[in-house]
Amino acid sequence: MNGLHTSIIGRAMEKGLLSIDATDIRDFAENKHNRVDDYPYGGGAGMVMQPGPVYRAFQAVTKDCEKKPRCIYLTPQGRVFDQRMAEEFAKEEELIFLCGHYEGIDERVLEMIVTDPVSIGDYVLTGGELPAMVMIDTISRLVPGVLNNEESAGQESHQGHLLEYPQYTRPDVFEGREVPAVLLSGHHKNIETWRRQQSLLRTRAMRPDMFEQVELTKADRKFLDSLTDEQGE
Ligand code: 6GU
Repeated sequence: MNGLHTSIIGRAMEKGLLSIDATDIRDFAENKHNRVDDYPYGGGAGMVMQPGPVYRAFQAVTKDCEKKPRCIYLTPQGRVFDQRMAEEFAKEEELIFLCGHYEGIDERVLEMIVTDPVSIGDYVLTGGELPAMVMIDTISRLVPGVLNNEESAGQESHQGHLLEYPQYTRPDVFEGREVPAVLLSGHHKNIETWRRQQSLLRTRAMRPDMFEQVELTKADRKFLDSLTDEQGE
C-alpha cells in the first residue's frame, strides 16, 4: 500500500487514527510457485483466481474480528463509488478490500465473502489495487481527526451537490490576469454570494446531472434568470 503512507493519510496512520494492512493472496497458495490462478471452466480468454487462496486469506485477515467486517470487492461490475458511499463506509470499524487480478475471481468465494461489489467509474483498469487506494483515501479523510480543520470535510457535504468555487492567492495580478475584485473588497456577504454563484455556474456547466439535485434558493433562481435574460434567451 505504498503511496498511502505519505501526506495526510500517512500522518493519520502515525497518529493511530487508522491502520492499513496489505495481505498478499499468493501467500495462501498451496503450491510451490504460489500460483493462485487457473484456466476458466467453459473456456475463454485469460485466467481466473481460484477460490481457495482468496478464502484462506479472508479467514486469516478476519480471524480476530468480533463481527465479520464488510468486504468490498473492487470490480467494474460493482456499484459506482461516490461520496455518499464513502460516508457510509467511514462509519465502519473495519473494512476488507478484495482486489482481483486476471479476468476475475471464482464466483463461489465471492458469494461467500463479498458484501459490497464496488467500481470506481466506467473505465477498465488492470487490477483492483488502484481503485482500493482511491476508496481508502476518500474514506480515510472522513475519519474524525484525519483532517486538521475538522470542518473542511463536513462543509462539503453540507454544501451538498455543488462543485467548489474557484480559489485565488497572491499576487493580485499574474501575467496581466486579475483576481476578481470582489475577493479583494473585504465585503464578506458579497464574497459569499459570488462564491455561491460561481459554484452554481460550474456545477451547471460541468455536472448537469448533479445540478438537477441542487436545491436552489430564491436568490439562486434570480441570479440564474438574470444571466439568461442578458443573453436574450
Ligand atoms: Cl474496481 N476494477 C477494475 N479492474 N477496473 C475498474 C474498477 C475496478 N473501477 C473502474 N474500473
